[in-house]
Amino acid sequence: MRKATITRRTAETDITVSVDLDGSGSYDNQTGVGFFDHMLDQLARHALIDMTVRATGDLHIDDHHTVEDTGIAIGQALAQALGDKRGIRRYGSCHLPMDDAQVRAALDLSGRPYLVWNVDLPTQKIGTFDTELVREFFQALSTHGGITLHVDRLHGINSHHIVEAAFKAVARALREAVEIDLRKADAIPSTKGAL
Ligand SMILES: [Mn+2]
Repeated sequence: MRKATITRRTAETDITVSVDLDGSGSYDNQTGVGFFDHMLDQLARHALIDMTVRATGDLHIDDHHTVEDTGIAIGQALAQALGDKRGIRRYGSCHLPMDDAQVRAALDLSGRPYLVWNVDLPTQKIGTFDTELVREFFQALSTHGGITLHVDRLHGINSHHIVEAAFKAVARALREAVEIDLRKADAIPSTKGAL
């Protein structure tokens, strides 16, 4: 069963994340940050990962801790659900267009966290949401999920479109990488024999 539930409590946030890698992309994400919920919904839907997120954070300060810590918890949940990674495709990539925006994501479920983030956003805010938190989220996801993650903005004018394209691109890449490769379903996809 490639499922996991992670609960993570600090003085700043209280977060529970559940994922099912073999789901259908159903979601129920509630963090108190509207735009971020919208992005998490995209992540679940386009990765075909069932995802439930409940986050209560110190939003009276700003959204930073809630967004970052949710990234940590989702990363931990993905890593736990993947287990020894037997049978997975491991790699995934996607060029995702959304109107004016095109974002490329390429990832390796390597166990080696590394984020390359070339996504300039033309505005500091999307509604009340600080756009710099998008990088914080993916940094946390990469670090705690053990994911080598490259995200590049190839085109884009509108910040909402660029960020949404980034989440969808990562989601599609993740869908591919976590899938069981039926040609090699019993093996860990590394010549080292471990990931
Ligand atoms: Mn949207």
